[in-house]
Amino acid sequence: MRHLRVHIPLLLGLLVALPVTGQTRVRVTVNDGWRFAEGEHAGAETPAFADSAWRRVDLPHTWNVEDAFDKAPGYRRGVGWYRRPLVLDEAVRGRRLFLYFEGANQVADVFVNGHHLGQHIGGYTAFVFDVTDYVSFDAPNVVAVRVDNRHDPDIPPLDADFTFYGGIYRDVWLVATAPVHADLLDHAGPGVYVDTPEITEQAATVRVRARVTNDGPEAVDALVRHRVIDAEGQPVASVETGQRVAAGATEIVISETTLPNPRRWSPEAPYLYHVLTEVHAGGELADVVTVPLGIRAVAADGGGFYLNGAPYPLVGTNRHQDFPGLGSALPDGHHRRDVQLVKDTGFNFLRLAHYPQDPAVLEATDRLGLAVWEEIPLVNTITMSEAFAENAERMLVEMIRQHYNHPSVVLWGLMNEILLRKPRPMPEGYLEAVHALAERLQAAARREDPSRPTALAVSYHEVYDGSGVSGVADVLGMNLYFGWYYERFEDFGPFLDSLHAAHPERPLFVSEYGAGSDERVHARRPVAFDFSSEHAQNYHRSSLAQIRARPYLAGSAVWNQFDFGSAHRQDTKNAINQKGLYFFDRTPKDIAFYYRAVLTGEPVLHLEREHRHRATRSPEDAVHPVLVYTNADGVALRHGGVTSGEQVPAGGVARFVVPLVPGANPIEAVGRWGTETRTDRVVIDLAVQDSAAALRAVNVGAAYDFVDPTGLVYLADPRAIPGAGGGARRIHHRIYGTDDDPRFQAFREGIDALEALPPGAYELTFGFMEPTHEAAGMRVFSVFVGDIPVLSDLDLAAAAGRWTALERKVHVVVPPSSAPLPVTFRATHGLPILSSLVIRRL
Ligand code: GCB
Ligand code: CA
Repeated sequence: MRHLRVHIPLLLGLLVALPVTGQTRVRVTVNDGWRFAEGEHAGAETPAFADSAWRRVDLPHTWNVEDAFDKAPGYRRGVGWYRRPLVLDEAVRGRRLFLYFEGANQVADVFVNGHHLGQHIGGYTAFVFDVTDYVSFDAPNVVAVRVDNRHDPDIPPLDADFTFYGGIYRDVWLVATAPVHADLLDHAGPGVYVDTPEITEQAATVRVRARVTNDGPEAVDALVRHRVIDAEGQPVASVETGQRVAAGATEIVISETTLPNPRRWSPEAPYLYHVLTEVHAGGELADVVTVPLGIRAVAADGGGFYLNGAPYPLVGTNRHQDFPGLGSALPDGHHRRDVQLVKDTGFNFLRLAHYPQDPAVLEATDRLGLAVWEEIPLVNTITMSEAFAENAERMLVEMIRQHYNHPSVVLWGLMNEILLRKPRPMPEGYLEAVHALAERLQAAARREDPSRPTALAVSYHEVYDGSGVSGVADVLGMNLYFGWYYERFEDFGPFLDSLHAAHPERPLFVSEYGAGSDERVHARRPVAFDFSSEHAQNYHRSSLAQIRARPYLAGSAVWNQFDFGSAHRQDTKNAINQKGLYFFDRTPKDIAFYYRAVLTGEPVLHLEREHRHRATRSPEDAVHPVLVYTNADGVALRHGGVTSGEQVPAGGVARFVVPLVPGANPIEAVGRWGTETRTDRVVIDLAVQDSAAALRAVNVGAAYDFVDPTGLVYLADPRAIPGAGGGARRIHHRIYGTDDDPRFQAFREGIDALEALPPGAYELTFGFMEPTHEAAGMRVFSVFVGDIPVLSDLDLAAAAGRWTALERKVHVVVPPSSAPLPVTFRATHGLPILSSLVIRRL
């Protein structure tokens, strides 16, 4: 048998440095030095198992970093094993030792030295095991964890628009405590829970429930002392309570004290106290725990949301927890940065959709000041089983206990669009079962935390679906996509008004609204689902203005702050939901600056940049709109030595019309706040693609321009304008063999001729994609220049396959004496088809 001796210097250092008596709790990560293997491995839990061939990984880790984004359908949902030696120092002998997992998706079985400590179900909440009785101090211990992210009909989420990355994707900790300690095994909650049942100007009642566990062999007289510590580190209130705790028992010790002149917590002034809890046993300090405390009161009714007794409309956004190259396995710094970016956008609210998130997120929302709606991952559909309902309820209890003390949390979310995907055929009693589950979760949330309202989110079609679900939680969240999935964005506000009029007592919350965009896609006439950045910008400007005009709304939240991974998505970027105000890599989209301009008090001046590469078919048609997102008192634009008149921006935006010149157009915006000015600069490149141009590109069949990675603009096809006919079509499917999906997704089917080519030498690049046929022989066509067949008997299904990009370059010469030669398409089977064309003069 081969022992791998890997020490944990940090842990040893910490423990050795502490005196053996009076030692309090120590927590140290065990993220480094794991071995990992995919799939089942018989005996992998036993210490003797040989894992040296396994890959070495550090946590946080997921095995779906790559396959959740490639174009092969699906991603690996299966088993992964993690193993790690754990060498314990003499200094921790006699102490209680725990392994604390912040999260593993989605079922984790934890073993120490071959002993099965237990199983945790659910991918988004923390769990902990007491390992004391299974570890050795004389030899290295072996921790083994089997993680499984397979679909399980009894575990939410069953189906959702995000990727269920597998793995131990959050921190793992080793915790060492004295035998008498605050309970760690209370659904992985902190064991100390603080309430403020009464708050006045003069005083706040601070009530603390501490769970004290005695893991020692004899009963002890425990003393629990709580101190309220202010933000400056000064104790401002304290209380002590004695309690006898029998051996092996856990007692709940309730203490109450008064905090004089409490300072309130709010997003604007997130004043944070802490409660420092000491547990003494037999006169000695045994354990110390610290939890956050914010003094604030929250409520919601038909008039909206209230913070500390005053109306307080929540204006915010949603967040998913993944990042390019990391999947869900984000180090804490990424979580903190995301929260900072939400705060910087000007929001006061964040919905953690669709699951409980990392402790680093909640710490940051407390500290930076964001009100939070946190929810369990109960999305789209349910299984009518008791196990499913139990798992959902346990997730809710875990979330509430684990995050109970965070003042930033103001709403507990029960479910999201739970009737979006009804099973077909719908089993008898399905709607009743969903309703009963909602009621069961509502009751559990009430029982666990009567101080916070609950919420649930429904889709547009669920608002009035008669199931009763939308009436269960205290706050009705609605995910509304007027001007994206349905209706027009102008109909958004009137819909809310009619709902409010019909239910004036209901707290209403727009829990999602959003539109997808792609910085490579631009439209002069933007429409829903073209993914142009112009449509998304129009959508957001209209939607936010309508929300802000309706103070009866308890709140609103953009879907989403960041583009995020959703493996099944086939928009214009594979496996990405593109509705972020920021791109997946956290680069802000232009529209993020609209929010900043409108919501922050900071001076904001931002020239739009996503549309830097533009083109025109005729130099006469070079007058282009250029937007500036700003909250300046006035803004002017400089271009080509000319300064425009000053505009007063309306609602965060100023729109200039600029006569661009061919080539580079340096543009400068000058914003003025009183007498102070700021500038922003951008260079817009204008390519003229008239018939004499050396390079022209057409996004055949598309109503939008596409900019490729080299900056070449494939101009929209004039014949793709709705109503123009000519077989222009667009599919919403991923395109294999390219990243330029929007260039291939649109096409003209039944194309017969392109414009004629005057004398000259050309390189023509044809971009093709077969949208329909799997089988060869269904669509066969040739391309001619004049009489010359340049591409013969092209069969896209045979040459490339369905939904696959195929490009062919051809060189042709039209002789000097010749009349212009037409480019024609002739089919022997089916209809000729074309997605894009580049004409380069040689
Ligand atoms: C929703 C869902 C969310 C989706 C979003 C979308 O209503 O709640 O999970 O990602 O719509 O983009 O379709
Ligand atoms: Ca973490």
